[in-house]
This record gives sequence, structure tokens and C-alpha cells, in this order.
Amino acid sequence: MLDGAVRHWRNPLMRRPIAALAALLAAYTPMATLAAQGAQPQVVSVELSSFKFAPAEITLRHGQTYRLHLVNASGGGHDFTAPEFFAASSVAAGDRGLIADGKVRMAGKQAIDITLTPEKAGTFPLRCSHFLHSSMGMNGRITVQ
Ligand SMILES: [Cu+2]
Repeated sequence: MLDGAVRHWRNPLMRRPIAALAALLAAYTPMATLAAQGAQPQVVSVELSSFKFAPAEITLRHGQTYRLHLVNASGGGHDFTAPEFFAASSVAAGDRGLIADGKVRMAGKQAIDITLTPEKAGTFPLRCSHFLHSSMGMNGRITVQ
């Protein structure tokens, strides 16, 4: 009986599915890990209000995927204007429509989520482009390490 099993194992037809399964597992495992990382980006929350960003200093790592959770806490409109930062990032395809001319426009009490990956290290200015808002303090800085 054991002899039969050994002969079975040595049969190339019986070995091939095992080799195929091992190759499949080797190929599939890294992909599964990447998918798990992609499914859970790190959340970075930024609150907009009259007239500031909180936090005003945002530090990110290049190559890491984030979910930028923007919340407009005030009743009036603001925007998250950072054209150089957005140009230096890969934005998830489904979220690109939320950014126009480097800015995310936000109505009062609105929340917007954008999934992106900063691709280049650098320091990028952040401001609100509404009339006089930046001169009243609505400025920030995004540092990508
Ligand atoms: Cu504003």
C-alpha cells in the first residue's frame, strides 16, 4: 500500500498539480497582501473652519496610500487648494473628479474623502482660495517625506 502511494507520488501526472498549486500560492500571496494594504489606507483627517485648517501642518510619507478625510466644520464654503501637492500625488481614479484646478471645493458642513498616494517628497503649500480667507489665516503646509 505504501509502495503504491510512493509510486503514485512519483507519477509525473500526480506531481504536476502540486507544483501548479505551489506556484499559484507563491504568486497569489503577495497580491493578497497588497490588496489588503490597498483596502485600508491610513486615514488623515483635516478640518476646515473659518479661518483655519486643523491641523495646518500635515506630514505624509511618499509611496504610502492615504484616505484624506476633509471636513468643513463651518456653515460657509471653503476649499482645500493644494495644486502642487495633488500634481505630485496619484489620486484614486474614482476620486479625481473631486479635485478641479488643484482644489477641492467644499460646501458648509460637507465632508469629502479622497484616496491618494503622494509620489514625491517635498513641501507643498495649502490654502483656501476664497476671497481673503488665506489672509485671515486659512493656510497650511503639506510635507511629504
Ligand atoms: Cu475658506
